[in-house]
Amino acid sequence: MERGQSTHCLNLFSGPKKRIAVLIDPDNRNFGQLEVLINLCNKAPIDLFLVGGSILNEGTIEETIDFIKSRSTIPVIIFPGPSQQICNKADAILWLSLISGRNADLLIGRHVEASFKLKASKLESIPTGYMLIDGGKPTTASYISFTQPLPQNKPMLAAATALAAEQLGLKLIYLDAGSGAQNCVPSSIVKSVSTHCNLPIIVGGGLKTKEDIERAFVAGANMVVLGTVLENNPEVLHELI
Ligand code: 1GP
Repeated sequence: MERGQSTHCLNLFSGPKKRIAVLIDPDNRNFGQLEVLINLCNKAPIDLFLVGGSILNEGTIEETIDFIKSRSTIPVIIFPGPSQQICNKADAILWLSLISGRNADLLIGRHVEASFKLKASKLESIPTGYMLIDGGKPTTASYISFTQPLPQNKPMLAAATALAAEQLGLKLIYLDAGSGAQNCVPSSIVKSVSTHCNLPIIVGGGLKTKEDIERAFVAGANMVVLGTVLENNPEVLHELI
């Protein structure tokens, strides 16, 4: 099988196992704190690192991935911002199509622009239906993407969106309330998506407590993503999982 078509990292999302990903923002230049977090993750049941952010001001994604790779064997997957960060130092990339919005650029436009670059990178790309869900306050992702998040009280609309993604051949659904969201994705949305759509589900945005994580898993999430809560204090990892 040609590289780029492999499904090695995609397997990280399937099956009955409940998994945990830690999101690292390359714009966070506190490498001392990042090292603490990586060391804690090495001793915890963390399945992967997601690396990426909506804006890249100072950092470079390569530098952050190098830093992680030199300290951990946990797989690293790029979670690209709108600039479609591509770096073949990672193990894979979530190739996001923003299916909750109607911004053609983020549904297909950027992908067309980056298609040959992605092919040349030989990265495993994981076609992902990315859905922003209202998290109670405006997020960087919705502001930057010029899209409205899906309302919290429309579980069937979320299910229909995810089902359409499955029918179009995408491989994953990422339900995101946005980084630092006030409210995480409600159980009713996760449950509705998992009932009507067979794709593995990632849930992230605003998960702050063990209970938030458990609720997401019980509702049908295959993987949860922890970002801000660990960026604020890496030591809480023990309490969360
Ligand atoms: C954001 O889902 C991620 O895109 C993680 O969110 O930073 O709120 O954990 P938090």
